[in-house]
Amino acid sequence: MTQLRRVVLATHNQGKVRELAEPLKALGVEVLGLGEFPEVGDIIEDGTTFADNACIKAAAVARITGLTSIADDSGLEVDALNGRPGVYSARYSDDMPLLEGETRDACNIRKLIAEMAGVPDSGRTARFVCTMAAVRPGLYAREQALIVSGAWEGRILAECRGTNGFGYDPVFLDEELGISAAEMTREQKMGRSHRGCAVRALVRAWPAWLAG
Ligand code: ITT
Repeated sequence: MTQLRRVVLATHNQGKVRELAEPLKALGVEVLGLGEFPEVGDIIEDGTTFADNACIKAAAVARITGLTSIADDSGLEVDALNGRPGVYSARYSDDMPLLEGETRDACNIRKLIAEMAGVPDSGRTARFVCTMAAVRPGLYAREQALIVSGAWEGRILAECRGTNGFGYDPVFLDEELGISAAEMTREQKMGRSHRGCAVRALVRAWPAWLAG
């Protein structure tokens, strides 16, 4: 059991780290970031589903560190784009050169706004989805992982609103609150988001999974 007290959060995305650090405290374990494991390089995410990629990331980090690992694979599904960018959300604009000083997140948003130009309000529906997987060292079969998911319905804005969060947050409108994900506090976003929903499911299922 000793090794289960330290858990590695398998992500290089600092936006995810900021959102997950606090809720994962409820697991009663010490959550470590990948910064403490420089030997973990880039992991090739070649799965075709969020669950595949979450398991690939968590298993790779569990193998290298010898510790239980939790990974998140997430993305944005836009109905007018037949579900794109989906599992390719982080790499959506890899076919476009960055403008001077532009981040990859900003370039992704620029491409999305351009692709959605002219789509009427009624056709701008979208959802963020998140699958989280926890994997213990040595137990790499898919059915031995703990896998949970969450989704968040919204609408794609024609221009950016707000500066909080990361990724596509400035163009994702929560219709109930009438504000974008980037106009929310971290607590507000976690209360409604795909990642908040998934992490709460993970925390609920964790004790039985560890005991199993
Ligand atoms: P890791 O694989 O290291 O975790 P990543 O950013 O590559 O980091 P993913 O492959 O899961 O992670 O890609 C998720 C992308 O989906 C992310 O880069 C954002 O572009 C988008 N995304 C996911 N959750 C989001 C959120 O809460 N707000 C805004 N964009 C989000």
